[in-house]
Amino acid sequence: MSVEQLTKDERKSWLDALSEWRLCRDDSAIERTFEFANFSEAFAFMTRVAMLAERKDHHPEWFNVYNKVEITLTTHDAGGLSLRDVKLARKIDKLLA
Ligand code: HBI
Repeated sequence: MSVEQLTKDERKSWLDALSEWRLCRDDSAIERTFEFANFSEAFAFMTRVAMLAERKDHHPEWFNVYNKVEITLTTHDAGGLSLRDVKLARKIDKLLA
């Protein structure tokens, strides 16, 4: 299924809304680092994100060490940042609410 990359203007307006996320990889991805009380809390968060990713068929690139989780979102099928990435980022942020 073809997925379109966000335009430069769309990237900017979405990133204004996703203030905790940063553009990276030459604006082809967004990243955010999360810090929890301990590994158990971090892994519980990762489990919830994993379920979200499966439900949306859109999966993060991520790194975890102890209580830190670094998440990078990009759309491989689009070769860059797409609406799927920003929508998943918003849902991930809502897990913290
Ligand atoms: N996750 N981040 C990301 N990017 C994709 O292109 C992607 C995915 N998860 C599943 C998926 N694509 C499938 O639709 C197939 O395209 C592999």
